[in-house]
Amino acid sequence: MSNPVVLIVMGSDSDVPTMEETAKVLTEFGVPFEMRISSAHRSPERTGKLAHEAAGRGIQLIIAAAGMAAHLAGVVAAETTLPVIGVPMGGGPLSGMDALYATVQMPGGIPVATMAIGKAGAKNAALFAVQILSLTDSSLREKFAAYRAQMAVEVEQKDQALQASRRL
Ligand code: RP5
Repeated sequence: MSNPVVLIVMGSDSDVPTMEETAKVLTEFGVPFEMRISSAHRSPERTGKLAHEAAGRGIQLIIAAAGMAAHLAGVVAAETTLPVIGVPMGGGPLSGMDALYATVQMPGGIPVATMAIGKAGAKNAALFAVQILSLTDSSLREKFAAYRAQMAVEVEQKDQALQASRRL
């Protein structure tokens, strides 16, 4: 695989199953990425270093996923000037609402582009990353347009299948 341009960082290995959605979409689009586990709370120095050194290794944007008191995306954003996309993890006693608020409610000055809670957010993080990278990559832009067109076709096919089943 060529050098990663997207860094996916997660607070725990318990986030990996959800973030496989991100990996799946980036793979589909041929975007090289790496997945790392590093916690804002349990390994703060390592997390800071990972974020701080990312741009120097050719990373163009960072996707940060964490649950509960989810400081990871904000901490990562504070340590880099790269765009940071945050994915709040579901689960826990508050079903991801804690992570959503912690990720989205960044004070003015350090933005985190926050996606939906859980798998939908993980998928959209990859698509949003593709959209950002498409600004300077026309072949990726064409793939993204084809992806959107295919989605529309699938909706129509599902509707046709529904209509056919209701005529039986
Ligand atoms: C966060 O705490 C992680 O991102 C994870 O979503 C959550 C729970 O972590 P584990 O206790 O499963 O390691 O830091």
